Amino acid sequence: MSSVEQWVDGVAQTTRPDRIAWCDGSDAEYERLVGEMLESGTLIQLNQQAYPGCYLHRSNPTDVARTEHLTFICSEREEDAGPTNNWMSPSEARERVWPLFNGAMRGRTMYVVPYIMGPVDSPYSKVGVEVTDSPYVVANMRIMTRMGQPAMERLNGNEEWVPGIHSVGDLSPDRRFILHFPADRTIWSVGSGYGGNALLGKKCFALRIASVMGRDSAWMAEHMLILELRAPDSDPIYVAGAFPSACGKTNLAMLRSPFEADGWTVRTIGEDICWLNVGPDGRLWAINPESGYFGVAPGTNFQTNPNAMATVRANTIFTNVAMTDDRRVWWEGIDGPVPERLTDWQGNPWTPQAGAPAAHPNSRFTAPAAQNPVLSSHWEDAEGVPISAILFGGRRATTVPLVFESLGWEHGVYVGATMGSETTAAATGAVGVLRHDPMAMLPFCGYNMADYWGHWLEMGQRASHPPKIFQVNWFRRDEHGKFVWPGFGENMRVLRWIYERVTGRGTSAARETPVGLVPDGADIGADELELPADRVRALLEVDRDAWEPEVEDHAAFLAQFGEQLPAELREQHRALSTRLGLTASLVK
Ligand code: GTP
Ligand code: SPV
Ligand code: MN
Repeated sequence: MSSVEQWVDGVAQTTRPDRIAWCDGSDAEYERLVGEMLESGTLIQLNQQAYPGCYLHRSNPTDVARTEHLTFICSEREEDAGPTNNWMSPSEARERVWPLFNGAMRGRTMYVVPYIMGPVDSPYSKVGVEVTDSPYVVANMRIMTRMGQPAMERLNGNEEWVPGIHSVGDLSPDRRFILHFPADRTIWSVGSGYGGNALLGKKCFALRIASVMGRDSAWMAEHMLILELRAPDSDPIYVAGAFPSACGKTNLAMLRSPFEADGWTVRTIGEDICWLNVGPDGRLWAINPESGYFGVAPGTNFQTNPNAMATVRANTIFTNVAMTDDRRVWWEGIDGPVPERLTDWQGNPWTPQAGAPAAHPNSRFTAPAAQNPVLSSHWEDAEGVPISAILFGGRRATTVPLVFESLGWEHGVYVGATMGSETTAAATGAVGVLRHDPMAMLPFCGYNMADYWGHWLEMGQRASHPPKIFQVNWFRRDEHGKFVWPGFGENMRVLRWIYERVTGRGTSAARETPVGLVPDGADIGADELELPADRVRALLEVDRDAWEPEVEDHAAFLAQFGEQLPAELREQHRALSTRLGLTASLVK
């Protein structure tokens, strides 16, 4: 017996499924699964003329987003999980959580899902095996990963692989746990069937476990989009961008440029996760470990993201969106007038008077990357693509300008480490609350965040040509609560400035401020966009009165890491305070 077979056998002895099905990833298997799910009501057929091969899934209403308070890092020592992670000792996990798997799959099929994260032939790809009792998870994994046969072939070659055990259990939030064991690179997930809780290749493996693997083997696993940025008559550059959940990665990665005709365009490599390795040329090379998009539906329309609208027109699984009488999908912010009647995300009749959204705010589409009309021809390159710029972006109503360039790698790491963002519906809990979300990895870093920053600093040393680091903020609001910047396609203007900063081409200016280098109004198209002077000021100003409490807040956040905090970040805090004319409040 192979090691996978032995492990599957062992899991089945605990979970007691009626049947075990090994998934090969074929079309026939997918069609069979879909047929079974249509029969059981797990999937609802959408209008096949308008949406061929598309289905709707309604999840349990208590299971609609990642549950961060039920997500744990199970290292032997609590300090290895660090102050920003929930921690559970492996022995407590065995006593408290393992029993939930006991007989959990009785009456169900246990699917064995072998999958590859990364292009099939990439030296940077990694293999995982998820066992799950959810056919919905299998169908999503088939879109999101290279699943089945190609993964089996790599497993036969005795490659190291990451085991993940998933059961929907009884879907009760009281018996829901998402556990990660960094030492043995293992994942247990029980009690949820949703997205990042249940598709174990995604956040559990490709970020939490992979971040630990990367620390140990000199690479990085990041919550980043990857895009190809083309300028007229020259080679493209590649940009990676870390934005917290539901803060604009998918939209930026699929951006439709207003300057398409002039040769300024964006092509997608990835839209959620990025693995970075140091190439022989000393640059950081990025692969997208995924093969599909698990994207936010609300707000997506032909204006904001026409390429996403084209991507989801076929072979897509929609989760928790609303449905029209003629079985088309609907969500808040989609094109056209609001229909008089809909079926809401829970299957109930809905009218515009309902007083609640028809689609869940975290409703999603799962679509194959291959259907993206602006997919880069390099998206599956085995060596990845070389990254010239890294963006850190959050949702900040105030203080943080539209864009600034950091003063170098160490300052850039400080900018990422201290970034904040308002919470969104992608995780359960209050929405719109400002919190620290370092590198957009707060919910996804598999070890102590201070050591993770140390790893970033070290990677900057290893790479002789590290990318330039920028901070962006599309979400600045005016006194009426409206967004000051048009965003979406117009973000191309910011990318163009970044291109010129990175390549040294063009005529763009950069003004020095205490926080970093900021463009002129002209460089972000203030005239063409007819932005009034006070709006341009709001977008590009660095207000010392606003930054003083901001920098004090950095200090309070960093202080909780104590002695673990890298000295370089202390020094960056001191230097920033000095540039702002303040006394550094982060002592030692
Ligand atoms: P995850 O999949 O959760 O990691 O999210 P993401 O980072 O890929 O975010 P996504 O691109 O799906 O955007 C989330 C929400 O932000 C959507 O409702 C978008 O319409 C909205 N959004 C994205 N880009 C912009 C922008 O430039 N301006 C504004 N105002 N909203 C944006
Ligand atoms: C996120 O929350 O960052 C997502 C969606 O990309 S999930 O797969 O549910 O994590
Ligand atoms: Mn994400």
